Amino acid sequence: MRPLNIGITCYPTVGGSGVVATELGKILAERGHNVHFISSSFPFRLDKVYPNLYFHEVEVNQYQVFQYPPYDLTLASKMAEVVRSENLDILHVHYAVPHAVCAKLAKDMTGGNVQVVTTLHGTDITVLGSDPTLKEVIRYGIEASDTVTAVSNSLAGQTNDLFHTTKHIETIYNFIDERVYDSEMKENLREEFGITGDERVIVHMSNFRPVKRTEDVFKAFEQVARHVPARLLLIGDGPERSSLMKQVKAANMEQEVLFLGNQKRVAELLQMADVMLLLSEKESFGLAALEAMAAGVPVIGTDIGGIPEVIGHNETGFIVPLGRPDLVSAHCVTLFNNPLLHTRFQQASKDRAQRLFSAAEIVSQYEKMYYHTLQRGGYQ
Ligand code: GMT
Repeated sequence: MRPLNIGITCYPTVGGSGVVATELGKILAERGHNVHFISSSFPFRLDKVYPNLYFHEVEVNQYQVFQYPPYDLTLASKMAEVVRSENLDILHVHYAVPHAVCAKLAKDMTGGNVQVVTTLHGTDITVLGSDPTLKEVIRYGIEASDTVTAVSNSLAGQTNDLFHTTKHIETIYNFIDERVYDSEMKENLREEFGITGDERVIVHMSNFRPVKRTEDVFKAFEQVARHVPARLLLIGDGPERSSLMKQVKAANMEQEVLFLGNQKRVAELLQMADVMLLLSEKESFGLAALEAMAAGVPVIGTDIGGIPEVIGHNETGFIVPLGRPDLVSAHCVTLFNNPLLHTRFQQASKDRAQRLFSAAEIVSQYEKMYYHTLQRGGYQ
């Protein structure tokens, strides 16, 4: 199979879709494809240099007449420029809004040869898909894409239902780069964070938006801390962080709760944890849960969206109904009081992450999908 010229567009800032797109681009470059990121700034997880990986910045025109600078048009225009200059085979966009429509526009502007692949990640469907001001344009973007993928079966199904579309949506799960998790844990990291030997560490990692239900995370933690000495590590930042800080202060638990903010080396931090909580009310996949499992951390998650496709209930963690922090804390205490079960879940978490969600396997699925897409379009 010949190496491909692939354009990738994503939100470059902290967030699951940007992380997945960036990790995918890195591994595609390692496999010999020419990868061109087309985005408003340098993707934050792009931390390595590759001779065949390039960045094309989308610079939005700030002309005074524009009350709303036209990011979408500038992106489409930049995509078209890169399609032509780099002879792109594929434009792969992550997150439907506005990327899918921009890619379709770029395709039309350049003679229609480039194939558009759209990967749906979550709130582009589950939140924005219910917004009447965007629904039609999202549906158009999906139907006009040559191939559409979703990060879980749950999201694929929800998309078909919500948009009443019969467009085939292929599930390609998110993945972890197993090499990152093979490295040794930094010794004494827990000590450096002031965590004592007998303390249990619960971690939550997200963008602290209301859908993540961080108040349930804290409620569950409070209940656990009544039974065992424990610390709560909070990784990430977002709109709910300040109200959570107030909650923590009101409960007089500032010593026990560590707000770490946005972090790059999450694999290292996760290795300090005994359990992760992901108690969202919307979650198409839950990349944070997979990252924890890869680090050998059992996850307790809600029975929402794609979470049950990631966590093996009673095997690598527990699935609980939404809004039941009491059950969550009971499961934590069960694990903490039962070292054999905890060790079994830790090993099973690593095994499941490796078996079902390894980069080696999932990136091959993406490659296969690209070649099929080109074949269907008559270009291979
Ligand atoms: O919707 C978000 O919270 C952000 C979004 C993103 O683009 O970063 O996350 C979604 O995509 C991730 C990567 O595929 C998934 O792991 C998350 O589950 C999904 N978030 C939601 O569905 C809430």
